[in-house]
Amino acid sequence: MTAFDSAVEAKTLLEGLGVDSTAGTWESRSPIDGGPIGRVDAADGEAVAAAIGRAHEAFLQWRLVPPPRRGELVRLFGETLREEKAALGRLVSLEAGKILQEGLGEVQEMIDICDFAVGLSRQLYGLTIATERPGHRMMETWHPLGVVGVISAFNFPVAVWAWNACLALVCGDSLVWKPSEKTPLTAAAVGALFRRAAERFGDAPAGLLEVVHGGRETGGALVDDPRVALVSATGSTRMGREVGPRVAARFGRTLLELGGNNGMVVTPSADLELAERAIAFAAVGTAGQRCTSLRRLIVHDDIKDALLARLKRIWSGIPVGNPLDPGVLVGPLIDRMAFEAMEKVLAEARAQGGIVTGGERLHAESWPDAYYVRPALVEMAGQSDVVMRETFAPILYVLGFRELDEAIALHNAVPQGLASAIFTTDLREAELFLSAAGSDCGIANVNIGPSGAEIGGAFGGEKETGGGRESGSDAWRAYMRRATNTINYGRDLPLAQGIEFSLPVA
Ligand code: UN1
Repeated sequence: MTAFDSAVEAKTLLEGLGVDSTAGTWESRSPIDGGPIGRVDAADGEAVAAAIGRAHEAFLQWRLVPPPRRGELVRLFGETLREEKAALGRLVSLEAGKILQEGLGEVQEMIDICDFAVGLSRQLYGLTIATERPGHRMMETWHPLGVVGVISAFNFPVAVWAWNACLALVCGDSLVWKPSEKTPLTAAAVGALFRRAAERFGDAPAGLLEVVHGGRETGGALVDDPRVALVSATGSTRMGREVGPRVAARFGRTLLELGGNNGMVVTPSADLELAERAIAFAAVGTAGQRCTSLRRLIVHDDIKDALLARLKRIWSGIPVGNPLDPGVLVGPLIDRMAFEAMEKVLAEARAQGGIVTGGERLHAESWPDAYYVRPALVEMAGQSDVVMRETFAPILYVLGFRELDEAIALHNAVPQGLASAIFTTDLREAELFLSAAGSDCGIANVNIGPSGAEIGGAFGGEKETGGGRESGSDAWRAYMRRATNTINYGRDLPLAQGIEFSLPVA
């Protein structure tokens, strides 16, 4: 391993991005070497309430700004991201541990959603609706919603926030962001870049973006505040189970992006060379810490042994190491807890009959405080309890099948419903997988893996994944409120449903 000091790297990057990370109550550590890389101030309940107050004041002004002008702020933000893509991408790698290519990709994803949102700022369409009454017109208008609370996860510390933020901003909302406590510095850097864009814009209200750092208490203060109209939360199903009912109790809105347990079906007609590359990227990319990571490979019995042999070869040679080094494809797990969870689950898998290849800790001598692992392949006889759960680590379970219906049933039998894929060159199999009788996920792909979605489509999933949709398509509607308007331009007052209601003549 080459010598590396995350603190030195962080200092240069953060100074360049305009972040003061030298003081504060909350410390961030790099998963690359486990060392401290900077500090931020944590917000207690009172500080969160004050931030929401400022964001609400900002909302009252921002909602009056014409949407294309709001789009101009997002355009300028996209420009600052383009200028700082290299630095921010590196900081993402440093703080989240993903390889540099993926860190840069994440910033590109922010830039892409900026572009999308700028276009959207002129397309916040409502319908005109046929009315049953003469001399009337009916339409719907979309209005800004209010303060949007964003709770984001460590694994996509900036892109998922940007999906929410860019849409919310053109929709006329303000934002309070509670980033993952494991990645506060990337959030602080994005806050600084947003301020840079706001200065260029000129008259953006202060408080349009508030960043509040901290753990559960900080998030909880955001969740329970009635001034937060929408809480968009990304994280575990356990977190969503808590956030959902608490926001619902005050009739707030939620947008939940929770656990995935994503599967891929490989049929005998599949292009296996394509499939193995897709499987590797989806299963070991981001060290298996994407909500879209491939976790279950469902392979036809006739090709299972051949495919497994190829995967074992790839898995044993995959370069695991410092994610900033060129050529490395798998960086560290986020922390010790993630490593312990992986070990525990592998032991459970063995106890449930699984045959495990890989999964051992690497580089412990060079970096005792960092947690690198060889990705694991686990052959399972059936979809036992451990396979039904999402483990945020590079573990790929491999299961067999004989009939496609059986594969689809296995695929859909888990409680999560985010992303899915089929590898086949048979049109009938592909279409069946995408049909009403096929994959029950929010994302279903053919001949590409379940991860790595682009921003143009709606992103999200069913069942325990939480049902939210973010990013492209018409996901913007979640960030606005709909008003139905009926206008009478006639001289009579005809009532709907033909109701007669004539007042007695006075
Ligand atoms: C996540 O892991 O929370 O589709 C988001 C993907 C990325 C986003 C993942 N574009 O894998």
